[in-house]
Amino acid sequence: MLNLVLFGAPGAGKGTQADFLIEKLKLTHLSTGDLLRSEIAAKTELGLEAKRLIDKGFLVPDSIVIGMIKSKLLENKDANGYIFDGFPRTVEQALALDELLEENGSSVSGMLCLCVDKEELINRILSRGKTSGRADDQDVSIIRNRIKVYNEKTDPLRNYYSAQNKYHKIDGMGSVNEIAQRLIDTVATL
Ligand code: B4P
Repeated sequence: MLNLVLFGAPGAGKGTQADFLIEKLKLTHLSTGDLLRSEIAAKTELGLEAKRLIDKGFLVPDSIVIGMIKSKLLENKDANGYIFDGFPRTVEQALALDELLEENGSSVSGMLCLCVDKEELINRILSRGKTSGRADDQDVSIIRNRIKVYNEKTDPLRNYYSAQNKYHKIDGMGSVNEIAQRLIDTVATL
């Protein structure tokens, strides 16, 4: 079973490349960002709490996102494998993912980290903000906060996966197709 963690700073291209990888590899896509945005759109209690945090560039509590991933794994038990997009984002989430996969006799096959320059991240997000309608995409100070939170809470996961020999650094600069090819070349080595 192929289980990929697609990793990177906000705007690094996770969602963009996940769309390509699910098509190419026939994996099930689990994006915590998308799951949270559908809760927000449905105006659920969870969605309202998540929106308050997301709009300011903060992470949603671990218990919420871990619960969402757990129920999606149960719903998609027959999948060939999964692409975890934007999850895990903290060490606690990474530990929970390992446990959840282990319960199914499975594990993370590799963590693919898209590396992109900070100014490019900001430009990509601002450009998406012109059409996405996302409050967290439109304000430079919120985007900078997202990157700060990433550096503090999420970036340490590179060490977590390195220690398991599962960390793969991918150059995330260039065209979408060039980056997709780098990802496919790396997945072929797993
Ligand atoms: P996400 O939905 O994961 O948001 P993201 O990091 O902005 O998305 P992504 O990285 O996928 O965007 P992409 O680069 O593809 O999370 C949103 C928020 O939800 C988080 O800030 C957090 O508050 C919360 N959240 C989500 N998961 C959580 C978790 N596990 N724990 C706690 N909180 C969580 O796209 C960016 C733009 O770049 C697009 O417009 C795209 O078209 C463009 N782009 C992509 N590749 C490009 C390229 N090569 N060249 C030029 N442009 C490119």
